Amino acid sequence: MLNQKMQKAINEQINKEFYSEYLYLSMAAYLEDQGLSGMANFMKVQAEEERFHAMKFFDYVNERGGRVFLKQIDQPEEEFDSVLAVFENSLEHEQFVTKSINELMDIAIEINDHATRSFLNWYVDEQVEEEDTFCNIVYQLKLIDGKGNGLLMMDKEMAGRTFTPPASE
Ligand code: OFO
Repeated sequence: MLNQKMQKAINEQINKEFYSEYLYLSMAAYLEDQGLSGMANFMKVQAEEERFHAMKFFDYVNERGGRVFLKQIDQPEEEFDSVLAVFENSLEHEQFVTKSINELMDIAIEINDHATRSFLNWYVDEQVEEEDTFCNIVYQLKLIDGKGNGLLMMDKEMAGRTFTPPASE
């Protein structure tokens, strides 16, 4: 049975993951509007990943005999100053989510919930990847410094991203 404090914190995390899905979809809409459909595709796939993160928590709560409570999802930002700003915001958002996952882990440790600690390890690793992905894109965008050719090359490359749920799921 899932401890009440843990359940409440995971429910809050579920909301953050769905907000992440919404935020990345909003970024995809902005990027489409900028004529960068490859980058928009990248964000749509990112949104699918976030839904996967949310549903993985959702299923875990149920598996542990807990109860999921869905709360209102905040409206995401709609306008961005530039393509670089989109990815800088994404990196910042992922750093916020990492902090939030770490706080969940702190609770699991505090209450000796070994099952949740083990479950959360997946998210700890995932956040390393998430931050690394956005960090690299920010770095590349700074390198090309808003130049059309570079942007188009990155856009083409990002068009190829597809969503592949982890094999074990
Ligand atoms: Fe769910 O990792 Fe991004 O937000």
